[in-house]
Amino acid sequence: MQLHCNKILDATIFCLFRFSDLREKVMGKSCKVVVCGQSSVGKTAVLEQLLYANHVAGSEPMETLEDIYIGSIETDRGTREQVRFYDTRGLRDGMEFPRHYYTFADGFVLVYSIDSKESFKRMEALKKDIDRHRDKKEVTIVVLGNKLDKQDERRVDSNLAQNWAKNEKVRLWEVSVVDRRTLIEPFVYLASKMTQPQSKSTFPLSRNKNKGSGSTDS
Ligand SMILES: Nc1nc2c(ncn2[C@@H]2O[C@H](COP(=O)(O)OP(=O)(O)OP(=O)(O)O)[C@@H](O)[C@H]2O)c(=O)[nH]1
Ligand SMILES: [Mg+2]
Repeated sequence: MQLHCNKILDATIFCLFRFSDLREKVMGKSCKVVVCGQSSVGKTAVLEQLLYANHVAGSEPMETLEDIYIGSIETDRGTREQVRFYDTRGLRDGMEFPRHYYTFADGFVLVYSIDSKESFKRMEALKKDIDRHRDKKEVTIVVLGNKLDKQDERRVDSNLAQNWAKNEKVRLWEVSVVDRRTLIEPFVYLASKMTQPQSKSTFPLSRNKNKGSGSTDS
């Protein structure tokens, strides 16, 4: 599997948004994924490691304002999908997540760090807010418990986290930027789920029954 990307610098976001809109018309749509969570949990590191394979864990942290990454991900169906990742500003005490992200995203990557209970709580709150604001829109959510290499400093129990995810009907992976392989499965799942063809079964079949027609594709 290969992942490619172009990073768009903060300073040129506006201009490239417009370019992206134009390109969407010419080259088809790309999914929009918002990456969010508490500050310093490793959101940027995860994206950089996934898309460039060049992040050294423990390197000087750089607080993100907003960055956009465009990745191309091969799905489990073998198709290649373009995904736009919005790397957001890390949440700190008393800070609310900007609401506009909730309405425009097709998917979310919620990140916490396994060495911080507080970051898990923050991630739980984000999940609740997404459910509250998404307004019946179908969104795909994946949760990453990052910094798995810091087992000695673990504060979030793995089973507890998985049980929470099961109740919430979301997929959760514990990952580490130190081991890039751990990042692949969640992102392939995300891209595959977001772009999976709509099921045609329920509505057209019942309609066909009434009409007595064998074909649903017209
Ligand atoms: N040991 C370890 N360190 C990590 C891992 N992921 C990120 N880090 C480190 O954690 C620090 C913060 O990482 P960032 O990627 O800047 O975190 P962030 O969530 O983007 O931070 P903000 O943009 O400020 O919200 C950096 O020093 C990273 O190198 C990991 O899996 N393991
Ligand atoms: Mg960041």
